[in-house]
Amino acid sequence: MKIHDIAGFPNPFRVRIVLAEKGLASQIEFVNVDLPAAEHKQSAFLAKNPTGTVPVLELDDGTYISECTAITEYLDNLDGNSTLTGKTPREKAMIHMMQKRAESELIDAIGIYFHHATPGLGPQLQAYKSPEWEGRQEWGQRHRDRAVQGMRYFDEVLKGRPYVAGEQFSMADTTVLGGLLFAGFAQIAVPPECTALLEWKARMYERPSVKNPA
Ligand code: GTS
Repeated sequence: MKIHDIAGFPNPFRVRIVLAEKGLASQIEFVNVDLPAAEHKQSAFLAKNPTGTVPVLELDDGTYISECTAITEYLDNLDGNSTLTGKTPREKAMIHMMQKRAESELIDAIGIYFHHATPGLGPQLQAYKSPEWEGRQEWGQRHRDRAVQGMRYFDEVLKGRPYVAGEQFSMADTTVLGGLLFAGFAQIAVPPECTALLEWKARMYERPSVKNPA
């Protein structure tokens, strides 16, 4: 199997945590995609993932799987022991619900802010981010505010349980972790009063898969 991504970046981080959790790192060949050079917007990469984003998992039979959730589902089910995506219908539903909230209210909102209201990854990629649209700054700032609200939401959630979707570490935690990594890139601070979220983050970084992702 191959993963097309760029090490240390937020969405790739989500999948690299999964690889470490599942003990699969040694079975993966990593192929670097040069995001600042907009390699992911060129036809060779778009043939693998038409949405032009990383990570992408390439199976040995030539199948390409994009979206961290889909990649995580695949990797988590390879050994017949789905520790990250739930076992019971209730667990599966909770994990999906919470991870979707983490995408829309945190990591994706930060991505919109970062790529539209800041210089993002530089001029080569900015050319693909609607540079002529005069409303992009305001649109970006609104998504920054949305992300801060998302942090406040997850702080409330984590006041009541040890992990984002319940009693166990799951895919939902990996999505919030990716979101907070992206927040650091984009210089969006977690409000200091969000102590449950900050304590959860510190606890997560004691976890081997988060401290040393694949
Ligand atoms: N929903 C997608 C997923 O789950 O895989 C999001 C993927 C995504 O946005 N990846 C970013 C990307 O490719 C990488 S990172 O910002 O998280 O590091 N961005 C490129 C771009 O041009 O927006």
